[in-house]
Amino acid sequence: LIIQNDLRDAIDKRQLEIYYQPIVDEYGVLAGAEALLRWRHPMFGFISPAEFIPVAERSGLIDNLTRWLIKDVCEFLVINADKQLPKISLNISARQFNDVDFVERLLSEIKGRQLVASAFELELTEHLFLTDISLVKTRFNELRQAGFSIAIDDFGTGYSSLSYLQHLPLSRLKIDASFVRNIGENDRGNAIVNAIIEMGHALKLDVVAEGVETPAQHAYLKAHGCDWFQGYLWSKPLPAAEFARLLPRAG
Ligand code: G
Ligand code: G
Ligand code: MN
Ligand code: NA
Repeated sequence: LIIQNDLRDAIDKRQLEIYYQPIVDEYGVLAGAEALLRWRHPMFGFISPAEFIPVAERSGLIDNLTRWLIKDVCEFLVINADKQLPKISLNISARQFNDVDFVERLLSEIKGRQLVASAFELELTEHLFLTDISLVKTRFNELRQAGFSIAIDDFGTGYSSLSYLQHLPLSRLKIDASFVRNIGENDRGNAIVNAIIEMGHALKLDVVAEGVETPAQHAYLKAHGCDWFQGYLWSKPLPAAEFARLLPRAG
């Protein structure tokens, strides 16, 4: 309850911040970034979004928080318009996704700043598939038609059936870090990662590996055809100003 009350003020008090974690191609060249929320609580210090997003959802604060997040990411892109901007991936919870105004709000923030939907990827988790799949499909098509890319995040930890994946307009699968961590630990760990990459490619999806920490994990993923990489091996999530310094000039 303390967290809920404090979260209400956190935006106004500028305690929330968006960090950006680079996503790189097979050569280590910056190709995208995932926006990750951070909350510095004045008394409790850093509180993980894994903790406060569910609180925001239960209390309805998620609407405000989402609005702020979209606005802040759009402002980041506008401020850095003189640079080559990578695609920005936003984490969207099932609750946010199911909000009837979600797409409209997203588009109005983007268009109001002369940005385009194709500058964004939305990361959704398999939790979504527990709700009415025909609604999910309609919403996916709506987003895709507007120009957004869609990725399935934490892939392999949830409830996707292959038939869902086949019928939804997706662009990428993100292999959950827990699988990446098992690479080289045992044969099964390796086999699961191979299976995810092959399945992604069979469905014509690009595959992103998350939580890549060691050169051995990277080598294995690359040898097995993984397309994109994210993890401490290249960079931790960075404050916006620090991330902006990595961006080459445009033109
Ligand atoms: O970066 P970190 O490991 O602390 O993130 C913890 C969890 O919080 C991850 O599952 C991540 O997807 C989620 N998360 C981070 N930022 C956001 C956000 O802006 N919105 C939502 N819905 N989840 C987020
Ligand atoms: O659930 P989601 O995939 O959105 O969460 C990504 C989370 O993983 C973020 O909280 C981010 O801080 C964390 N993360 C990113 N790279 C690494 C990494 O290489 N190792 C570990 N342990 N965590 C990572
Ligand atoms: Mn994510
Ligand atoms: Na993930």
